[in-house]
Amino acid sequence: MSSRGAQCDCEELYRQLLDAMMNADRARAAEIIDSALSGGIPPARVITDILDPAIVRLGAMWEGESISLAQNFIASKIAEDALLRCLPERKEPHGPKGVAVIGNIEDDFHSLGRRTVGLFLGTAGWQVVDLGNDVPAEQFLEKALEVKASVIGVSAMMQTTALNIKKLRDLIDREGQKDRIKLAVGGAVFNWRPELVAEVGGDGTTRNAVGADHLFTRLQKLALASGHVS
Ligand code: B12
Repeated sequence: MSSRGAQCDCEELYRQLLDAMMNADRARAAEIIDSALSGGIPPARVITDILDPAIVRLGAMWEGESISLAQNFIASKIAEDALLRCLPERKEPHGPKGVAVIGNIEDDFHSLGRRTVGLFLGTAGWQVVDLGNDVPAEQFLEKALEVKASVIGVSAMMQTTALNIKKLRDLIDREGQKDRIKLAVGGAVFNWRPELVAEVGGDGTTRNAVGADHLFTRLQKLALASGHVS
């Protein structure tokens, strides 16, 4: 056993999963994920080393037009199933670390990245309020105020939808909540174009879900330090 859990032939498992996803074989995909988990590979590693690479590879095949949008769509549904199978039991022995509101911004339906972020935050001890896809700015702010969250995490996968985050930035500022509520942004488009973080008014980002706990903790500290948190 390594410190990261059981030995993982992740490359081989990734290939098998990719094959199952391309062949729309939901049962086989579930079997591969379940056997990896029951073999002692930590859920976070199943996601980052087996599932994520398979999704990204499928995306590249779609972009290269060797698979259709329909095939990619079905494969994405299978990926969602697989992701849900990786959900570990939540442990919050001392109460939650904080409350985080997350969602995909208006017009964006790329749920996999957001769900992964929610999963990692939940595992790290955050109480996660997931608003789902296509969330308007007003709903984000309303919910954050209701549950007293000091961080909102917004996911956007496309250039066009990322720009909708500006509406949330403007709303937070207009309502005088700039110090009390911090805005984490993320999604593949921010990895390709890091300058977009500032352009949409984000307070911070991470390349992947592994860094989400650190980012949200840092932003929550900033909000608390402002002295405006109730
Ligand atoms: C899967 C996929 C889909 C699936 C989504 C299924 C689902 N339930 O999520 C389906 C088939 C539905 C889809 C639809 C579309 N898609 Co699409 N899709 C993808 C694809 C291949 C992979 C995205 C993904 O799931 N990645 C895996 C996850 C785990 O990674 P991730 O999303 O990057 O998330 C990680 C990090 O970014 C980060 N993160 C994510 N969110 C957040 C939030 C915070 C706060 C933080 C801190 C971090 C963070 O952590 C995550 C986990 O590690 C990408 C290509 C790509 N390479 O990204 C295109 C892509 C995003 N899609 C694209 C397009 C164009 C579309 C469609 C318009 C296609 C169409 N013609 O209909 C529609 C639009 C739907 C919509 N309005 O949202 C384009 C966008 C182009 C652009 N530059 O804007 C891309 C880039 C493909 C391309 N090159 O053309 N898509």
